[in-house]
Amino acid sequence: MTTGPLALSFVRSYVDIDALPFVNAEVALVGRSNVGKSSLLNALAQHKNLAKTSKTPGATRLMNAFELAPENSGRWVMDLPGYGFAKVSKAEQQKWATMLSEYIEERENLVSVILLIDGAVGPTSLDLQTVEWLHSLDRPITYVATKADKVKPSKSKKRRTELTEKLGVTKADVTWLSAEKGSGIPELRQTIRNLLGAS
Ligand SMILES: Nc1nc2c(ncn2[C@@H]2O[C@H](COP(=O)(O)OP(=O)(O)OP(=O)(O)O)[C@@H](O)[C@H]2O)c(=O)[nH]1
Ligand SMILES: [Mg+2]
Repeated sequence: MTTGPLALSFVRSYVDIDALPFVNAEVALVGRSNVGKSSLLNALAQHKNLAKTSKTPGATRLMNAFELAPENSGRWVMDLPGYGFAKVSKAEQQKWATMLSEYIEERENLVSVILLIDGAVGPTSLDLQTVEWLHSLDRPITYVATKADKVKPSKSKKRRTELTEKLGVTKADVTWLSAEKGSGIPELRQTIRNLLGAS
């Protein structure tokens, strides 16, 4: 297993799906605002400030593209704006929702959506709607439960069972991780390398 950091570097930010070039393979981090997408990208790369993170939801406002090092070039990881953040204007929310749905519906080289669910909160109804929508589009999903460090060890087993039951998957389908503590990160790096066909 190759568990070392993903050698990712920032390509650029996009607002318009039509501006995205065709690449060999791509995965995208998708999930509720504040679930930990940008923190996860930084943990995968073992780089503190590659993607902007914030305590306040709405940190990521554009589609940010990151590419693996030259020997694996043409393989991208996308950090996307989150959904379900009520504290931005309706117009702004609508703009992000349109951006996200166009991206998911149209991006040809998207091999899997990495769907992040807050492990301490469990899937929200919006998360479950997203799962349904991804299924309806036949988009493969890689399930990740974030912020595992916030779940008390005594509650961990129950939480894991609840989360998989609500998602309608098995325990083996979900990678539990903590971007803060580093648990689960090596496993997800390997999964992403496999999905992208990278060494
Ligand atoms: N305890 C804990 N906190 C985390 C973890 N991952 C992220 N956070 C915190 O959660 C908050 C949101 O993290 P981000 O990575 O910015 O979340 P995001 O999903 O990119 O949010 P948007 O860009 O708004 O969609 C920050 O305060 C992070 O420090 C984790 O594994 N454990
Ligand atoms: Mg973000």
